[in-house]
Amino acid sequence: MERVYIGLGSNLADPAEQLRGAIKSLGQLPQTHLWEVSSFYVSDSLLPGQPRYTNAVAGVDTGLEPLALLDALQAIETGQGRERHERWGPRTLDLDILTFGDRLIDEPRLKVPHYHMQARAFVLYPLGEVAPGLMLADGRTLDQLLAECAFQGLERLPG
Ligand code: J1B
Repeated sequence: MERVYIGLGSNLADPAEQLRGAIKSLGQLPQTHLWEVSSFYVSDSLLPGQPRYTNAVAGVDTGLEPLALLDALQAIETGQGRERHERWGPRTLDLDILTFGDRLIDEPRLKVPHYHMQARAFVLYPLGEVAPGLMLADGRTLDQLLAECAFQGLERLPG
């Protein structure tokens, strides 16, 4: 089993409900145990003119290989109506593999640690809730990334 952190994001069709649906699906993945989910956080889109996003991070232990997990996550996205045609358009559900045990993965379909996780408050702050003290496979620590990352107007939802 490997410990994997997954970033969740949505800015369409009741985002919090989209995240709850995705969390339920994560809990039903084969060979996978969902053991923690962060609070939900709301923030402006990095791209102007889009609705605000709701984001969270989930921690799972999985026996799936990385590409098998990616396939499963993409199936969850598609099942929840993710429209893939507009690359940076608003989205009902994004699922990103942030880290996968201590593996460094550089394949066409999968880069881990996630190439955009640094400097994104909506990834780093929820990750800090579920994985305090995390060390990335490339030697960086979550604490270092957090120290360099402003809160960026992130709003933590109650409950
Ligand atoms: C492709 N990929 O990326 S979508 C996929 N590495 O087909 C994969 N580690 O093959 C490939 N995990 C490569 N996919 O949330 C990975 N995501 C990997 C997953 N503002 C991988 N406030 C393309 N909050 C894939 N989000 C990668 N503004 C990119 C979705 C899944 C995230 C857009 C706030 C947000 C976005 C923007 C508009 C920048 C945001 C937020 C896309 N997030």
